[in-house]
Amino acid sequence: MRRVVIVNGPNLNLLGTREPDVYGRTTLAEIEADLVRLAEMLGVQVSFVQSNHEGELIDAIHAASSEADALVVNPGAFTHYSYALRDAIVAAGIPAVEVHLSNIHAREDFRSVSVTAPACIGVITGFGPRSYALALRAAVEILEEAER
Ligand code: CA2
Repeated sequence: MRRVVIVNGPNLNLLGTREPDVYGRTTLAEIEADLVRLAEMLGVQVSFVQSNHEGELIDAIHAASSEADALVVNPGAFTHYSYALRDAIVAAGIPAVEVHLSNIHAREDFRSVSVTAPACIGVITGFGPRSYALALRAAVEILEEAER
């Protein structure tokens, strides 16, 4: 069975508890539970990593390179400046889909730059919790296409 690792960066553990106007009321645990259900429907296995620490995220992405077939990554604010995370995604050598809850192009100027996006197949941004479901579907379609 295909395996997809879903990686969430700094502060995303706070989802649903603060700043509901920006990030909504859905918790990360609820998003993950929905993704487990979607993964069952799509016939893939999902696992989850969330860390507030850049190095831990990098280690998780390195591990995914041998343990998984694709990545879905919300790098949080690291999106905007972590060349280390970008290098880790490239080094992983598996397809990655970048995901954001908010539309990073409709907020402060600094958020519209993603240094990690060039390491990914594409970016899904602005659909709230649904962004993750769209990203998982995209990752699975990419894997299916590659096998045809
Ligand atoms: O929209 C996204 O998914 C972001 O990756 C979220 C990051 C932000 O820095 C990016 O620019 C866009 C921040 C996640 C912070 O999440 C919080 C959730 C609740 C309360 C406070 C922060």
